[in-house]
Amino acid sequence: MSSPAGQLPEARGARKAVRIRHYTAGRFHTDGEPFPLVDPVDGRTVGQVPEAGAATVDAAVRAAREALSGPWASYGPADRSRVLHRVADGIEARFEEFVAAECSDTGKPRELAASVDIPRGIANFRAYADLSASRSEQSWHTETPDGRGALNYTVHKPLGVVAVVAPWNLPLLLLTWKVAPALAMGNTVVAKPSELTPSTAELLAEVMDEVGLPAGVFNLVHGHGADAAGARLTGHPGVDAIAFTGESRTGRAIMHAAADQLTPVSFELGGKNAGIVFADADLEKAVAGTLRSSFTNSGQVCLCTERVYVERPVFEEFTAALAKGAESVPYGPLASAEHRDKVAGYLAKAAADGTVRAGGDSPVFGDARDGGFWVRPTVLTGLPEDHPAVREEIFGPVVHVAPFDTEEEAVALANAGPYGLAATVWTGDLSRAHRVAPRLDVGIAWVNTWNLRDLRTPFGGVKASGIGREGGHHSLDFFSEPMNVCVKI
Ligand code: NAD
Ligand code: 6OD
Repeated sequence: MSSPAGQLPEARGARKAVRIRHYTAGRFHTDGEPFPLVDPVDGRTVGQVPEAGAATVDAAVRAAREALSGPWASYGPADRSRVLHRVADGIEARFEEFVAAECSDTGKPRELAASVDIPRGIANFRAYADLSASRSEQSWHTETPDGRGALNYTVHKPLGVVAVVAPWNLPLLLLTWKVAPALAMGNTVVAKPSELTPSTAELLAEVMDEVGLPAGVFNLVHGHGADAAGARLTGHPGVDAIAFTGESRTGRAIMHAAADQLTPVSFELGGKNAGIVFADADLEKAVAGTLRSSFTNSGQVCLCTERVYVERPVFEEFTAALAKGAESVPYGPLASAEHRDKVAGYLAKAAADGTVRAGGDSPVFGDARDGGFWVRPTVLTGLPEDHPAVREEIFGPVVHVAPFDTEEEAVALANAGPYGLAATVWTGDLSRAHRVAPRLDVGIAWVNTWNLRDLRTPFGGVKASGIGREGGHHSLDFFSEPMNVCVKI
């Protein structure tokens, strides 16, 4: 029996009435039509979220524009670094509140929010605080390409008003992953979290307020995406850059809107990530690693493995162990009823056309969780490569396993399809690892591990998985405009 780890709200501690507010020009308010906020563990409404109308989005963008020439303009890199560290301190001081809010919005197990989501929110601020400060010290160097009497130097200017639009799967982690470097480079921000998961963003706005960030530097608006707050924000003429994480389809819509103003975009989009398991791999580690890479956060991580290709001699042994492991892996509910229905649709098609080796349905608890959005960790085999469950992003606890015979075939299978975010390679042969990894059409290839992150490394996808790179200097580059000053001596 698998272990559903999303506890009943009562077991997580008292469920507080959730209060979600916009934060614009340093003021909290709830302008706009409210819509319900639902706990995915049991499907109950726990609060109301105000939908930002055109006037609220406009006020937020105007506040962000005005703040660019306010006190924020006199903050140097070291001042910004100090304030970002204070934001990190502020999250740390309210750690348990952040964990509870993330669990209530997403239904994820407490252990996950407390070990990944919230610590990474803190780490994002600390990493960019340190990196931007050290970069500003290094950038005293000059470039004098002609060597004949001209002094050239580079000034890194903020882009201006940055719109940050984030998804629901890792709400604080992915919002701060963009907000921190944007602020570190001196921009102002209007952030919009997912309509499903606004609570940690609300707490973040409180922290920004508490640490005394000048009014208008960080603004928060809530609401839906298409034809709503998200589209109003990304299509707003006062926005100078858009940093977006979400579905590839949404990225296309945002890019259309951005085209009118030639607004620069940084996109982290969907994935259909492959794992390759060679017969020379440590099979126990490959199974444990794949259980983690396929089922962490109930498969709702853009980096999750949804297709595994296993060298034929160990295919059956690997698949049996994976299916057995899936029966006991801890899991939480999916984000919404709509998402659960989408995943269930793929499972119905897969069950009709292939073999379900584990899971494949929703658990029955006999308690309030039966009102939630649960799907058991699922292992599939026997589907053709062009099957929707093998080709399309499911973004749930579902993995398909298929055999391969040659290294060449494994690379071709992994590279097929429209996405190119991440891949994992499991092998005991170091030469093979170095040979195969660079041939994969992805932004990130992990060898004998998964989701091992150093925040300075380039992060992003190729093909339909994204545009641009985040992480370390890549983010600082996106969120700034390098300007050349040339002085004739
Ligand atoms: P989504 O695209 O539906 O929504 C993401 C955000 O965009 C939300 O805040 C939403 O309100 C907003 N939005 C939706 N339509 C919009 C529009 N037309 N204009 C402006 N804003 C709009 O994505 P989701 O369902 O919240 O998240 C899951 C998806 O995100 C998956 O595809 C997953 O792979 C992807 N994702 C990618 C990464 C990455 O780093 N590559 C990370 C996390 C999630
Ligand atoms: O680890 C990160 O920096 C990152 N951006 C993770 C994204 C996960 C997607 O769901």
